[in-house]
Amino acid sequence: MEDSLDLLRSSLKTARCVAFTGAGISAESGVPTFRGAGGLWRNYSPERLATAEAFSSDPRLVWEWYDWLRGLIHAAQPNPGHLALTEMQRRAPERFTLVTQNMDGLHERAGSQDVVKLHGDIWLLRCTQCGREDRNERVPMDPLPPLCRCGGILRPGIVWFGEMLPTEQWERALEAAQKADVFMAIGTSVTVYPAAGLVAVARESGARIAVLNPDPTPADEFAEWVLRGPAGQILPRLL
Ligand code: BV8
Ligand code: ZN
Repeated sequence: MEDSLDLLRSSLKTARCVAFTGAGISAESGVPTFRGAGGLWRNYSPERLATAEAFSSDPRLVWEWYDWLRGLIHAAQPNPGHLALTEMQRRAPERFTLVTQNMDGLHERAGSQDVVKLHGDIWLLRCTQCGREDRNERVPMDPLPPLCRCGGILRPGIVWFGEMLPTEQWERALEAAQKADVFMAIGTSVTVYPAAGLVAVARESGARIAVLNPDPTPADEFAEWVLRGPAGQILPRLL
């Protein structure tokens, strides 16, 4: 792995780079991934809980799960993988874009700026009646489900299955993928669309693909670099 790490490291010194992250980058912070062993959704099927239908039929059950998750994320710390991406951005802010599928906010807590958040933010609550959106970092929350001052039920400000991604964030991610010289897929199973499609967009626009993941992914076959290992160990070695 050493020589491909060296090659990627030297490319990153001049390349326009997109770091595209998934739940795997937060695994070493103790936030379980969605599909890996011991995955977050082992007890819950994603379709069962992370959908607008599940929420409207049983908001309290869905909120009990997210309140548990918020507690877990609140106790988590950014890990060396998050911090390495913050350092990469600090060194070359004009040619570095961080696009994340994660809603845990650990990139921002690590100091990353202007993070493109494709699937929303678990610390944002949005009213299902009046649409008002506020940050809320209380753990645990009481009562569940939380209510807006207008009386409406508040939902997590995240993108559920079957829901559109925020347009402005999607546009930013698309543009960055189209302009990238190097596109790194970090800690993602590259299975949730349309976000996962950014790898193909980057490749078709001429970017060289790097995959950082302990396990195989569908992006491996297009990758010039496949770095098999935990992001928290690999990313600091790219600095
Ligand atoms: C939409 C918030 C429609 C909720 C999330 C069939 C084919 C193609 C698409 C579909 C299909 N059927 C349905 C769809 C659409 C669906 C989809 O893609 N489903 C998948 C499951 C097939 N997509 C949607 O519904 C999207 N919306 O399509 O709208 C539409 C279209 C037009 C008009 C109106 C509507 C919305 C998708 C967003 C869903 N919300 N999260 C919540 O989480 O509660 S997605 C969820 O998965 C998380 O955001 C997560 O980030 C994301 C992707 O997963 P990963 O981040 O990759 O995490 P995962 O666990 O999968 O992988 C972790 C990886 O890390 C693994 O590879 C592991 O090996 C690795 N790893 C482990 N440890 C480490 C590590 N890597 C590095 N270091 C380590 N230490
Ligand atoms: Zn309201």
